[in-house]
Amino acid sequence: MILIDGRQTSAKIKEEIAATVSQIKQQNQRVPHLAAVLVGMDGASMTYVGAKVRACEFVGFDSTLIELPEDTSERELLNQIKALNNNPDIDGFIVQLPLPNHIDDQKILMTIAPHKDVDGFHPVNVGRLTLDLPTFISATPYGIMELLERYDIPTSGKHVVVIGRSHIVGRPMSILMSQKRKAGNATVTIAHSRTENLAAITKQADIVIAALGIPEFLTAEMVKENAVIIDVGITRVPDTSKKKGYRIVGDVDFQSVSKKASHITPVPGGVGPMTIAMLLKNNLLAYHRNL
Ligand code: L34
Repeated sequence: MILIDGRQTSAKIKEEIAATVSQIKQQNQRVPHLAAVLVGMDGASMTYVGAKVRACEFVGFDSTLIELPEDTSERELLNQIKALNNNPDIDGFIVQLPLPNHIDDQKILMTIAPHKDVDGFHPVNVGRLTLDLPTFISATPYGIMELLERYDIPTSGKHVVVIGRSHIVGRPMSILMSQKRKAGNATVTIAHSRTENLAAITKQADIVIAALGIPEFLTAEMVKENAVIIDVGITRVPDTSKKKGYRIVGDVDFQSVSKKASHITPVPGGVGPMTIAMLLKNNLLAYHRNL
């Protein structure tokens, strides 16, 4: 069994980006600048956004973190976004999800200027992805593609089963892997909460991408020998034996599944750190105004 090390791979990608930034500095050009908007105090969101800011520092990007209170109105948030759209110093920005219930996510995401939408969530960018046009590929699917490529995992002609149809992971993942591209050309099945006989389907998969958000959902009985397992889940489960009071659990029962898998991503240390590295990559793309 080969452990797919997202921490190490993301570190390598960040080194590559840092090298580009030092060239930019040597030419006395301004460095790329990423902004993040965080509404409220959700613990996981604070961790992820904090990691994004630190990653910017590591590669030499400028970063701006805009922290807004939980009771921020939709209008106030829309005004912040418009200001970021119009600020020429900011190359790209994200609005960390989930947002409080009184704010309409879709309305917010549609207000972000597509050329600054480094999360790739705007309908224009999702459309471009679907049509295989240059775009910002959402960081989590982008990170998974990068792991498959860098670990030389064959995908062409293989059966990929994606579990989960979210706009952020499952849906774009299923589109990307069916496309004519590196880490593509796969035969893709997208399974979800209404799928019947799921285990019979996952058992046929050469690659399983578990992105449904149920801790330890995928068990050894559900996968075939030597399958490649990508675990996108990241749930905080209360655990009094831990200092933080919780542990992080993926959608895969790592203990049993890792015995059968040819390759598997751990949680933590798998897909999560890749999400951060690929966000930086997208922001570099925005900086170069390649889109
Ligand atoms: N707008 N919202 C927007 N863009 C995103 O790309 C995200 N996502 C998801 C949640 N909301 C978002 C993230 O940033 C999930 N996500 C994310 C990012 C990083 C990590 C996990 C999820 C990560 O670094 N995970 C570490 C463990 C971190 C911990 O200690 O909790 C890992 O090793 O998996």
